[in-house]
Amino acid sequence: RVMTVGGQGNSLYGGTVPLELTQSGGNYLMKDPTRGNTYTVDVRNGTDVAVVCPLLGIFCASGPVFSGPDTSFGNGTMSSRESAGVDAQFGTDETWDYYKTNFGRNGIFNTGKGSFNRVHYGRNYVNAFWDGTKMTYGDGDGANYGPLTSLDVAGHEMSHGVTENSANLTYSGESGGLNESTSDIFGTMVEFFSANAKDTGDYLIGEMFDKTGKGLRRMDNPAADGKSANCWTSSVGSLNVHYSSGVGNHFYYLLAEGSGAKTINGVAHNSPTCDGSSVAGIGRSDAQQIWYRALTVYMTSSTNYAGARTATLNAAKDLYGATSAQYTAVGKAWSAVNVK
Ligand code: ASN
Ligand code: ZN
Ligand code: CA
Repeated sequence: RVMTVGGQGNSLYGGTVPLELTQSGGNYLMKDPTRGNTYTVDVRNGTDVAVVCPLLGIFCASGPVFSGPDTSFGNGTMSSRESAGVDAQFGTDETWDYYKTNFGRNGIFNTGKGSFNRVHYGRNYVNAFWDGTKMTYGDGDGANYGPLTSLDVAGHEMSHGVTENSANLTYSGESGGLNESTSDIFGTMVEFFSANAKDTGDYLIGEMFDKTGKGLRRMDNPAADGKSANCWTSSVGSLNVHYSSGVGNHFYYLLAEGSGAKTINGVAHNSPTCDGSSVAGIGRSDAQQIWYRALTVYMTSSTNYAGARTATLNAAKDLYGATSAQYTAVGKAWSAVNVK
C-alpha cells in the first residue's frame, strides 16, 4: 500500500523545505505522488549506475531513489548525500507548481506525469542538463562551484522540457538562443515564484552554486559577462546558444522590470538599452504570461528573434489587447534590444 506523507528536507541552498514523500512499508521515498510521482535518485558519481532498487521493487538504471526510515532528508551540507537530492526534488516541486499555478500546465509534458532527477552525476561536473526524460545535476568542482541544484537551474532545465514539448525551438542559431533564453526566463520566474527565503528572486543565473555569488549569466545586462549579447546583430546567431540568449534575456528583463537601476531582493540590477531609449517595465506577472503564450501558441522550431517579436506581440494582443500598455511595452522592449 502506497501513501503520501508530508516530510521535510534540509537542502544546500533553500534551508529546510517541505517534501511530499511516498510511504512504502516502513520506508519513505523521495517520490512525490502529488506531482506526477516525480522522484530523485543518487547516481553515485557515475554517469549511469545500474543497480536494483529494492524499495521500488524494480530494476532501476539510474541509481536508487533517496529513501530512509523517517520523513526527514539531508542535513543541509554535502556531508549528507541526501542534501543535494533535497534541492533537486524541491526544485522540481517548485517548478511543477509554478507551471500549474500560472499557466495551468500539468508538468513538463502537460500530461500530469512527472519526471525525475539524478544528482551526484560524475565527478567535478560543472553542469546540469535535460535529456528529454529527466534532469541530471553535477556536483560542481567543489572549489568554485557547488552542486548545480539551485532553483533557477532546476527551473531552467525543466523549462528545456517544456520548450521541447511546445515550440521545440531548434538548439542552434537564433532559435537556439531563444531556447536558452526561455529556460533562463522561466528558471528565474520559478525563483521568484518559490519565495524561498534563502534563494530569493533575482535576474542572475546560478548565483547560489557559484561561490563568488555572481552566477553564470545575468539578464539585466547579459554582456557584463564578456560573452553574451545585449543587442541583436545579424551575426548573433553564430554565438553559442548560451550567449545569443542574451538578446532574449535582455528583452525580457526590460519588459518585466524596465531600463535603468533597480534593487531587487537586495541585488543591484541595471539594464541599459541598445538605442538609448528608456523602457518602463510591466511587471513579472504579465511578462511571464506573454512569453509563455508566445512559446506555446506562436513560436515554432525555426523562430528567430524577429519571429519572437511577432510572437510576443501576438500573445500580448490576445491577452491584453492591441491598445494595451503591455502590447506597447513589448514593442518598445524589443526595439531597445535592436529587434525592430
Ligand atoms: N546546462 C546546459 C543547459 O541547460 C546544458 C547544455 O548545454 N544544454 O543549457
Ligand atoms: Zn539550457
Ligand atoms: Ca537566480
